[in-house]
Amino acid sequence: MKNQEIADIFYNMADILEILNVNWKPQAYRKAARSIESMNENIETIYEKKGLKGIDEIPGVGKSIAKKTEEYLKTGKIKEYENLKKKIPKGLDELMDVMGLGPKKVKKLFEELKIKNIKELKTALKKHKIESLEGFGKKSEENIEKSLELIKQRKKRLLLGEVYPIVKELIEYLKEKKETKKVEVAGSFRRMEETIGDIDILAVSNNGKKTIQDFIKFPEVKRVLAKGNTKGVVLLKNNLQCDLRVVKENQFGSALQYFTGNKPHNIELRKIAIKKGYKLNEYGLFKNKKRVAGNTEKEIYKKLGFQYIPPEIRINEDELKKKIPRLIDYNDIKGDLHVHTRDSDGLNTIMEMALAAKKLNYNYLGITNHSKTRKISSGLEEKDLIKKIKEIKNTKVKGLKLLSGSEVDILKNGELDYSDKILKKLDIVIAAIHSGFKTDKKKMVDRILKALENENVKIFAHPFGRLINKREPYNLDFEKICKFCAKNEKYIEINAQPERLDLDYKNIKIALKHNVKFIINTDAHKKENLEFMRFGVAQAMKAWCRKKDIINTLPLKEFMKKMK
Ligand code: DGT
Ligand code: CA
Ligand code: CA
Repeated sequence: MKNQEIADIFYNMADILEILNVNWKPQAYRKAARSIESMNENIETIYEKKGLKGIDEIPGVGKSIAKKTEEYLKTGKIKEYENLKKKIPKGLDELMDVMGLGPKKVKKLFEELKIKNIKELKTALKKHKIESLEGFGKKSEENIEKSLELIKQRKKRLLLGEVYPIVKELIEYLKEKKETKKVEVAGSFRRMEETIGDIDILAVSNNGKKTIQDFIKFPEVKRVLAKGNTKGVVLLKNNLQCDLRVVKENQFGSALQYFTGNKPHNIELRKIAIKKGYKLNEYGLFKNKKRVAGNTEKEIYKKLGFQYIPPEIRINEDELKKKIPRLIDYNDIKGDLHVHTRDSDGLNTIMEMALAAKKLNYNYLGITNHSKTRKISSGLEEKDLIKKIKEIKNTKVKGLKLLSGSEVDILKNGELDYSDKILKKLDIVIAAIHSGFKTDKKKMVDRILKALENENVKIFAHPFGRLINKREPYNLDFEKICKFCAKNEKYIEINAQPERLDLDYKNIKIALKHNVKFIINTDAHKKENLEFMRFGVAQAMKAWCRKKDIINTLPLKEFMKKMK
């Protein structure tokens, strides 16, 4: 549907016309934009059925704007808009992105101070040239500065795992307040994306003003950017922006659906709603002005003909097109098989890790420290590994089976870092690449396959070696590896460390096509890290993995068969 595209163009035209001192027209464009944006019907359908006359009949749309709409529908362009864009300096549109700078103020800055872009705006701020302008002042200088800093920070995204503990804390903090009736995180956090741009929180409250006040007093808040009766915006100490919106109880479901996104999913769902004669927005699902759903997300999806769609998979891939099977769930995981202790580069003892695993209701835990070549990670010499196997056997925690293992380096020539004689003694052998990342594609795949051919090796760890925002994945003929693993009953790890998430969901999808089975591991280096499991499960969900695709959902006995 092109309604929004067209509305956006008319909004932009209004802004430009205003900057160019044209009277009346800006208001007319905005009125038309609002009308087109909020209507239920698809503007293309109207045009197909009734032609130009149909568009002319849209409230707020006059003859001349109707013609331009027709031009856009026919050619994908509006000539006048292209010409208008040329009449203003290039950076002005980015200036309108600065909070508190609408077209009027941008125009003023341009006319009086010749400011055309953010760079020139910064220079003017430094010289305090703006506060003396009519309609500005000291306060607006401060606001502009705040907004500029935000724009800078907006470009920085934090890892889901970095944000997770703070958000959990904030939610607990708000839940404890007695005026709070409901509170939930939305946005990319709820979808469990790899990185988070900002945090979006929704609440229902008996006293919105009080809730916002509590919110801005949360100890992790660095600065308050805005506060009102229903909305608060803060910058957290980790430099992430966090918004809290207080909504009406019967709109909670629709607001949660809207602010969970992602945006393409929402756009697609809205289109479907329109096709079925509804209108969907953050206030509810409507049929002819009558609200028919909105209290819960579930009833919205149901009315539109869908089962409940978990937030993790709302990414506009297949979730609105195909029937969704029962996906892997956070509670399905029975054990973690890639865990370090202080015997190599971890922080905790075997017993401490075991007790932490027991707390998570796991049935088994694999202790897999580094192998001898990994000197910087204190990899174990053979004789030390043998001692550890004994210690692991002797560590008893009721209901939890400890497995002895190793994360063995794949050396540059594809050989493994321990002899077969040693590997045979282990329950779990994970092969991993920690060096020679620059090996070319062909050699890399040979090197990996040579290692995986070893009958003792069952798991291939963090296949791409990527570190999010730090190290690119290495060049890999992944499909070849997938084929090999599927055929030879080797399992590919979904490493759940927040900075790895390796495989990511896109590669999990590729591997699934080849019938690969996976194991989700945390690669924990201290006991708290065992909680990373959820980040790996979320990636698996996004790829539509089912329980049977993930082998560490199996009961101990069956799992052990896979390791033989
Ligand atoms: P982020 O913050 O970059 O990590 O990603 P999100 O998905 O949290 O994005 P954000 O915070 O800009 O917006 C939160 C949700 O609000 C987004 O996922 C969907 C919804 N949303 C935002 N803008 C629009 C929009 O223009 N149209 C629709 N339909 N939904 C929107
Ligand atoms: Ca967000
Ligand atoms: Ca947001």
